[in-house]
Amino acid sequence: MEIRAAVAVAAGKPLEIMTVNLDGPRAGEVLIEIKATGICHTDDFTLSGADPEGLFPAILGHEGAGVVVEVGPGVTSVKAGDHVIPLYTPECRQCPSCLSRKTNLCTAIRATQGRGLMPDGTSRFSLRGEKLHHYMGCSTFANFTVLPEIAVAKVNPDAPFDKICYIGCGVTTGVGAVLNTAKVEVGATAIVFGLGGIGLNVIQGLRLAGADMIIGVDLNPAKRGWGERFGMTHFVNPREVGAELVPYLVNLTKRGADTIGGADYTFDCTGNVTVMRQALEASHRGWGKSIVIGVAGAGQEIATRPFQLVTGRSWMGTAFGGARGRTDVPKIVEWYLAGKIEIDPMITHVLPLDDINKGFALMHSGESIRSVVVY
Ligand code: NAD
Ligand code: 022
Ligand code: ZN
Repeated sequence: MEIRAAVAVAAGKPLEIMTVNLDGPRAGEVLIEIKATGICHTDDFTLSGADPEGLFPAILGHEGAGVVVEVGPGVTSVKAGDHVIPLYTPECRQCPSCLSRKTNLCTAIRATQGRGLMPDGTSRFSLRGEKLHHYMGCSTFANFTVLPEIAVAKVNPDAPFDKICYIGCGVTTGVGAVLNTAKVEVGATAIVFGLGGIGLNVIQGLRLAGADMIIGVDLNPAKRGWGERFGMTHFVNPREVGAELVPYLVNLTKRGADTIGGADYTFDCTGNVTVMRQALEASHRGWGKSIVIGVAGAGQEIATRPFQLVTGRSWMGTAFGGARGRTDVPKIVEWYLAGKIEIDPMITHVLPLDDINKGFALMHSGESIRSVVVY
């Protein structure tokens, strides 16, 4: 069938909106009509050419929501008409990783997904006979896409597509990092570095978990208001604190009889390796947990003195907030519908597909928290 897509033709070039061909679903696959998609940093990282694993030409996008149109042979968990969110981290419930109960990083289709292909090693997208690559197993910058059954979460049909698409990456990553990875408890202290589309969701996750002190750290003073909007209790601009940021934060988190200081939990939501070190070292001696969420550029390395770990701090990382997509994403949609988490105010810009490149520009300028394309 003919579909409309924003095609990444080559590294460093704007997306080109065009009509491309999409083949129907094969065994174990589903055809989805995408109704809305967010624009996220990883799409930009790949499009820029900085991602060494980036493949071209490709249909990018990994933060979508839509409706099942048709299912291939053997598909049992969804049917035509179901509302779904695509999952860049699938959940097969059968691979050693899924069965381990220790990780959300399903390995069932990992190799082909990384090569921009469906699990059978082929692509469903083509342009004038030439293959187009899939992207992160999702390719949501198209009004129709084909996904493996294990890479779709069936969600409540009452939820609006133009909001819940954000649950496909940013919301789940931020809220999940707090609940699944850090396992924050009521009364905890926390520091969030970077108050963008991820950090603000960490803040609302901390509010949901009942944290007492939620410190936001950002170079951009305009983020103070944004953080407060979602539950931040203190704001720190590193430019106003200077070289002494870590001691400043450690002092700020001293409570009661504690003379040591440091937060129970810290989160890097910048992707900057210097910030990752600050986050670890601002966590509490003896028990502090620091969670790396930001994705650093290719070849970057993190450093600290081993003493920081020997004295009881833990350095952890998280992908997709540790969420098992088919199990956890429908729950997050319910939390949104019940008013437990907010999404609407974070979606600062809504664009038609023809203007998708404007969404990338808004991300570069720091003007947007999230831009969403509606089809
Ligand atoms: P964003 O650009 O919207 O926000 C980043 C924020 O960090 C900005 O407000 C910026 O002012 C601030 N910042 C930059 N340098 C800083 C510094 N030195 N100190 C303090 N603040 C600083 O980005 P985002 O959409 O929130 O994404 C954040 C990161 O999370 C990205 O690296 C993204 O790739 C990553 N991410 C990871 C996952 C995962 O599963 N691990 C999922 C989604 C996104
Ligand atoms: C999403 N991300 C950043 C912004 N939006 C993001 C990027 C990468 C990962 C998670 C979120 C990630 C962490 C660990 C992995 N990935 C490896 C998972 C594995 O090897 O099992 C990751 C993922 C997908 C892809 C590449 C890397 C891909 O499909 N190309 C989850
Ligand atoms: Zn993303």
